[in-house]
Amino acid sequence: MNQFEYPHRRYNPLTGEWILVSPHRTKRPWQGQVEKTPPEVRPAYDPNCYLCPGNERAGGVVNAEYTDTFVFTNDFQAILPDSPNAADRDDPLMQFESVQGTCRVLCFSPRHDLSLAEMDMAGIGKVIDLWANQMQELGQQYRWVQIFENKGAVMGCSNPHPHGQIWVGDKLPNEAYKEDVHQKAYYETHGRPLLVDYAARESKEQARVVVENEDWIVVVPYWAVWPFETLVLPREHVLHLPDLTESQRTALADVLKRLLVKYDNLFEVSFPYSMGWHGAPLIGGDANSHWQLHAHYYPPLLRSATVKKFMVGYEMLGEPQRDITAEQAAERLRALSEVHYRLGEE
Ligand code: H2U
Ligand code: ZN
Repeated sequence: MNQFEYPHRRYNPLTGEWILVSPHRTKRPWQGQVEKTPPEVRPAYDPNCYLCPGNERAGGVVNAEYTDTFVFTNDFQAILPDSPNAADRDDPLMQFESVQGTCRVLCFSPRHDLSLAEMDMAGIGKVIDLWANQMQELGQQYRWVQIFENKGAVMGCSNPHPHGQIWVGDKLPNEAYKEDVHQKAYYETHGRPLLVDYAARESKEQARVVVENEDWIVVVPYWAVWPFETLVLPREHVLHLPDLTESQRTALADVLKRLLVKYDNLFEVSFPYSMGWHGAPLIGGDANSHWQLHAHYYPPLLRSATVKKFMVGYEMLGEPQRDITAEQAAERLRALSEVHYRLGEE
């Protein structure tokens, strides 16, 4: 008997949450179309784009004539540096605390028509350096630096120009808090960082590996919720992005490029996702050894370029559920070419 062929639950040791896996449901009939979307053609420069070099943004500031990456303070920050420092309120029903921070927008390339999947290794390397430098700068002052990328209209991304964001604050947001608590508990029990042990285990088992090289391993995690969710892990113990060596950065560009090309090739569409980096807060020093740097990729697509997974019903009220197993998803991603599908179209 293969217990993975029947409904079961899997535990996410990073967050302490369970997920429901229903593999038998992949056999149910599917009547939906699996049509290809027409290829999207974008110009290298769009005079109406608020992220292209030299263009004016909302509010009137003009972007630099940048040639690789470009950072600016978000014109509509969700967290402000100068909010009043009001006293915490411990009211058991209506707690309150103030928060201070800042938000930035990161342009990955001056080219309006590219995405990370279609950028070259040097270009991806510049983005990795930018992430690390921003973390280094902002992490001195703020407890949590959330670097992320929201890609594709289905993810609510407002602009196809390749870009990411950073939201920074002096409080740990929920996801960071859960991961902090669970990594700490594992470290106290086992004496090793949870995700260092996990990377070694996945490397040995291979069933959930999508791409890997000497420094990095990318897996569909055992506890994945989103159909093609992945976790990007260093093999060594690394606390935060600025600690990555030159060779670890080059190796990271390699696994990201291969992962993102596979993602685009899956449904032959520029693959939407939300991704982001989690690592130890810079503030706190040795007390953060339980942390391991990692990136999460959360893509919403399920069966085709247009069929997305909805997190509704049981998932909102009970717990998240998936049909195809993490092992099946990894196998599909592994089988895909590492040459971008658009290169064949020209
Ligand atoms: P998305 O990554 O979800 O598309 O969001 C883009 C961000 O860019 C969004 O947070 C900011 C928005 O506030 N923005 C500016 O800072 N200036 C502009 O001129 C438009 C958008
Ligand atoms: Zn643009």
